[in-house]
Amino acid sequence: MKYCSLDPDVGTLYLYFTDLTAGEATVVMEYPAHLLLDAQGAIIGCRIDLDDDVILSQLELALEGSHNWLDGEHGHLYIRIADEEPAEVVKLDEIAVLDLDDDDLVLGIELLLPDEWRAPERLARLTPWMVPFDDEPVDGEGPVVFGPPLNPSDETTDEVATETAPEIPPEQWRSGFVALVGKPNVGKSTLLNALLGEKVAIVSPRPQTTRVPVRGILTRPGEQIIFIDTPGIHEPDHRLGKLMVELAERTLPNADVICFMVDISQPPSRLDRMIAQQVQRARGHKLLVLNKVDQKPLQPGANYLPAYRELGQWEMEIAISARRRLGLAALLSEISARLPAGPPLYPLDQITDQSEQQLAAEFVREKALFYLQQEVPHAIAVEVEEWLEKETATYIRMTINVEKESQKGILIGAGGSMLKKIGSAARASIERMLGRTVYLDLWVKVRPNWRDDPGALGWLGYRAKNFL
Ligand SMILES: Nc1nc2c(ncn2[C@@H]2O[C@H](COP(=O)(O)OP(=O)(O)OP(=O)(O)O)[C@@H](O)[C@H]2O)c(=O)[nH]1
Ligand SMILES: [Mg+2]
Repeated sequence: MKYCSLDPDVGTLYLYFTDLTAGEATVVMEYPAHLLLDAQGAIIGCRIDLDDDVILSQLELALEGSHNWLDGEHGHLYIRIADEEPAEVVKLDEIAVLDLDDDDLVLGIELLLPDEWRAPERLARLTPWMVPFDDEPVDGEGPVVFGPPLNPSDETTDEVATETAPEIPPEQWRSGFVALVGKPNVGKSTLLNALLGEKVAIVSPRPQTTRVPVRGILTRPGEQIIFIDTPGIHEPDHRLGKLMVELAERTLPNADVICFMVDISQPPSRLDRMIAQQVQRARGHKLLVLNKVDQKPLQPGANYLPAYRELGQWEMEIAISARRRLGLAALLSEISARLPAGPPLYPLDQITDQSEQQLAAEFVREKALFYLQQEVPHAIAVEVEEWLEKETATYIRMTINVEKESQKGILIGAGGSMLKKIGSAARASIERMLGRTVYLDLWVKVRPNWRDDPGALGWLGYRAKNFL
């Protein structure tokens, strides 16, 4: 931590990792936070409970402080003023805000302190780092508070806003379907989100995260690319898995371009070979997309490219890192060059085929995939039961279905702690999507064996005809 400051009016404690000038922080992310206290109850740091949306490289500045560290296993980021075990860790009711710059680097953290934590004795240990709070900074005068995220529309002057792009007649447009296919966990959904610059598909470190195809629509002047993120093709062991694989395979015949995605940090597996063969039989343009170039190869010094290349005939091979957004412009231009002529198929401002309700339910599943272990997260299906738009907030009630009583216990956790953790992380994501306050009410129900029960699958929305 480089500096901190306290806004005395609202009680926000700002922890900065860098010198800032106003407006540098353009994006925010929200996570549950805890205060770290010494034996006298003074604040000596905080713990932020991150999820998979944040990656190590984004924490470069945060981890520069020699006392700061990341507990990777639990996703806990510790910001501390000394190498000192806290005597107590207390949870803050309010979610912490991470301020990020244009490159998604975390610049600082905002904690909303309740009254009792603003007392001088609570802040005593932070004094050496404290700088005065000032929301009208003078250039070059050290750290200032983070501005609210820049709203792109605020930036546009009236002149630019009224200037519309020259209309392109529909017959001059190009449009088409681009399937992202591959085995589970290679980064298909991460790529979709990165290409769109919006989160429309959930991502997790566990395989078989995506269950049904998700469309992401990228419209640029004169072209519309409809990406289809598919479930990872695998050997299914229940009806849901079979449906996932079937839905993924059905995207192949209709795709104009197929991105066969692999993880270049590992050698090809049997599944890669099998999927490559399926892809070869399809009519679309075939691109070999080698993801995770940022990751070291499994065997030091190994180069798995020749082995992937041999899996089929590829018009082009492109190495990327979806996570670090490397190589995406090259990939897009290769795709774009292969789009057939055709009018836009979706409204020009639409970015996905999913509703806000579907995405909100997916965010809950994503947090469950992140926090829960082994089979439990895969046994989860989330249903939206109620969605009420009230004047100042949206009230959402969801049911999380699991397959067994034991899973219900794990999901709820001791004293409801796990469900709370999932709920507050999901609420933050939903609030970010909706741009308004959300009340999220989660219930848990046991629906025995739903992944193998055709009736339950249909009822939960997992039926083939919904996606054809
Ligand atoms: N190091 C690294 N990790 C990545 C990259 N792209 C994705 N990942 C990680 O790989 C894991 C799986 O990513 P997903 O996007 O969920 O993978 P997927 O192919 O959609 O997986 P399924 O939906 O299960 O088929 C996550 O932990 C991602 O953060 C990358 O470029 N580099
Ligand atoms: Mg996926």
